[in-house]
Amino acid sequence: MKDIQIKKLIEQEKKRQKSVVNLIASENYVSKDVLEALGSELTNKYAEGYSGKRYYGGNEVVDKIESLAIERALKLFDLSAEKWHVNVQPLSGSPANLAVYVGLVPQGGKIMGMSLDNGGHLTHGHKVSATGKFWAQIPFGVDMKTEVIDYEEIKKIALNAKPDIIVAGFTAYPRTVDFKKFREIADAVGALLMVDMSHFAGLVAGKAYPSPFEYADVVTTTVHKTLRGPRSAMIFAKNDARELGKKIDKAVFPGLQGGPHLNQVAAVAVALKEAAQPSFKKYAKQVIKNAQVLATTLQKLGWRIVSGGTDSHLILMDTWMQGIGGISGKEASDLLEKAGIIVNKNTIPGETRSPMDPSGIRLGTAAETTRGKKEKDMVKIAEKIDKVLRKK
Ligand code: DSN
Repeated sequence: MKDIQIKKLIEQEKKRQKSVVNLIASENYVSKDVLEALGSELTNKYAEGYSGKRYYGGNEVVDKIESLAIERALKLFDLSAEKWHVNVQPLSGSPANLAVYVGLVPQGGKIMGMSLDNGGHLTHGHKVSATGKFWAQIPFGVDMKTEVIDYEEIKKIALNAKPDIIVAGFTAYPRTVDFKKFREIADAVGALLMVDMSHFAGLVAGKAYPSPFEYADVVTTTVHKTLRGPRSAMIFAKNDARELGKKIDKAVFPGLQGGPHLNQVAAVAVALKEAAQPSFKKYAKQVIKNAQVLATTLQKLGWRIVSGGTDSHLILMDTWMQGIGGISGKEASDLLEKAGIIVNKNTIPGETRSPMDPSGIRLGTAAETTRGKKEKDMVKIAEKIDKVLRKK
């Protein structure tokens, strides 16, 4: 690279990534092949539209790439092209979720989603997101005692508010989700059921976490978290008379985006093939085992883990512990970063502090498991976290 400034900065970031313990639950390390696809000449090509229906010439190669990505997405999640439609063009998770609402929820309609402080995402209808400005959020949370989803309570809220769409999915909820129950609730109120599986897509692909496809109308996902692909997203829609896929395609392009980033689409295809290998199943199981060992070791060391543990790649740790000898999420995250452990501060259910300095931190094991870390390493990481946070 001739641009020495950027070259140096990339080298610095590479060094930083190598030198830290990365517990950011939404990050991972992609393969060289994914990087190669991202850095390829495909970035030069404009291809507004979809395979076979483009507004530019010269698409014979990129049409094949987009079709292959779609084929691999279906195969990875055991779906058929007859029953499911896939859009691989969303640039990332937020635009993917927005496209679903633009395509399927009437203007001013109601999105029922998990509130941010209980583990949901901004694009599940939070007021600071476009999804909460153009539609109304009907929030639901977790049971404050158990800190897990209370389906009866969600049903009550849904019956009362009559949402147009219910979003099951999260960014900071450590447990499995009962998608069948969500389906029943959606049916009871005539709502669409969307599952945002961004965080656990890789665990579903690795058969280590329940699959939402039997129950959802629409599934959105990023590709770069547990699925270990490039920054990107996909939308799956059930094929039936409602033509959900067609409406979503129109919302993605021309509704919200211009030309797809074909280098990114190619990198998605590469990652999907990698995730279909038998070794990925082992990886997904190890991610969860590692998270469980990390959680139980922290508990043994006296820390409170939200909901008492985890069924996934992520852990929500209550560092504040109502101020009893604990420290705030921001201080915890800053101290850990100084010690080479990267986490993010996070609100916990029933948050009493501010989002900028909340009561907890979120830990995830997808990235470190990619680097080959096992249970014994998790014990050491937990002990180091404990030492740093107790300022020993
Ligand atoms: N930033 C992602 C996460 O960390 O969960 C969600 O957008």
